[in-house]
Amino acid sequence: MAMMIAGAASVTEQVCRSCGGSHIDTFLKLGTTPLADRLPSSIDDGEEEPVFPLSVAFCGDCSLVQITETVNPRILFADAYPYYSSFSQALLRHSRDNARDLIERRKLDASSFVVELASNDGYLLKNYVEAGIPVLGIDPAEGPAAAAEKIGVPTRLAFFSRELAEKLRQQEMRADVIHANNVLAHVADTNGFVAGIARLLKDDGVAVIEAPYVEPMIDHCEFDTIYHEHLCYFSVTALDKLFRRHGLYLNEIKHLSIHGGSLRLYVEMREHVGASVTNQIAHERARGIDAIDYYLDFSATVDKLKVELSTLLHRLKASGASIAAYGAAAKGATLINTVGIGRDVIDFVVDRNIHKQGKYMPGQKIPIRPTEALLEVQPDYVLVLAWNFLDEIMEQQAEYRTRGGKFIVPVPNPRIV
Ligand code: DWN
Ligand code: ZN
Repeated sequence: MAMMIAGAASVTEQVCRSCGGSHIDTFLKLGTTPLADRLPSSIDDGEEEPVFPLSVAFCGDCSLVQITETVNPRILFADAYPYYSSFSQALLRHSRDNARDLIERRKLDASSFVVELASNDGYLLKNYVEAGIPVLGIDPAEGPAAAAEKIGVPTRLAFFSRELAEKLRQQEMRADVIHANNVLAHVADTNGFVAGIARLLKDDGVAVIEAPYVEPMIDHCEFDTIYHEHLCYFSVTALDKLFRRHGLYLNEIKHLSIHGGSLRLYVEMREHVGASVTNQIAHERARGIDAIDYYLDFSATVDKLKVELSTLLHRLKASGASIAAYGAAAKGATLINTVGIGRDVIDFVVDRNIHKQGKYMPGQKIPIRPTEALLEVQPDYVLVLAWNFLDEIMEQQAEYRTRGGKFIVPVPNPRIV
């Protein structure tokens, strides 16, 4: 990891974030884009939005897929970070089931200790609190951390690191379970983060980590999940090498449909690697996911999708249709800013997250409104930027559809449903 000069907004990596190797081949360039979760508060505040290069590369030594620019984590996650996990019922159900499964599997009780890295608004740890199991959340984002404390989830306002793990260990804190959902791909110091997990975990503890999987990202052209918060796009091959470097073992994986296709990783101090891992690594070798060739067509596939979507939207606009969008999602920011979808096409974006309402999408500055606006305005079409929650959104917006409204789903191929 390149040194982040104090006060620098970003650095361009010269070597691999995981293995430090210098065989880094860029296979996708998305230009420069604004920060996906930095929502302007007004259209004409005259403030220039910072933009950063967004390019994706493959490491020839450890096969890690990664972006080449590291934006200062303070800029990305501390200041006014607007993401609150609890605005998705599907995510809450998913998290509750995960917690209950682990309480069962690890026989957790009042003598146990569960830590979550990037615990956000307490969406997951609250399930352990309800079961009388001691927890600690760690999250650098003030708003979500305060929301967690409010519902009785003790949360430390901090970035997790090797140093913080040492401090907690000195305070006799070691975890039976460490959760880390949608954060391993987000950290500027990937090795320091994993080393910290190794220091904080009990010898017989388990780290249960969720992260998007690179295979569905490439196969389903989920290029909009590429933005500056997502530094790494993991394969099991790359993850296995990363954990072993810190005396940890990826012993089991589960495939999840959430967020366009994710992995749940079970990581321990003792090595007993199961078939779910060895089979997946063999699968990746067979498909060439551990080699650059697998990625070389991705740029052309992305360009094709961008043209198809832009053509569809402009054809509908030309026919006099009105179009809004659903989900002021970070992935939505990548989509609208790399395809060039502005206020001339999308009248407004709706989102249930009250911390996003009244603000604007990065770059294109499309206004964000409450979801009620869909029935108030009844636009002809709604582009689903949060396509990873399509089923939940379709169900929720049944009335809008009954009145004739139609949804446009952009990924893996633009279609009207
Ligand atoms: O990795 C990350 C993933 C886990 O979440 C973070 N870096 C940031 C964030 O990415 P995202 O913003 O693309 O994620 P979501 O969860 O797909 O965002 C969905 C958006 O849609 C949120 O703003 C909430 C909103 N929403 C809504 O308004 N009504 C979501 C659902 C399910 C709904 O019913
Ligand atoms: Zn590498």
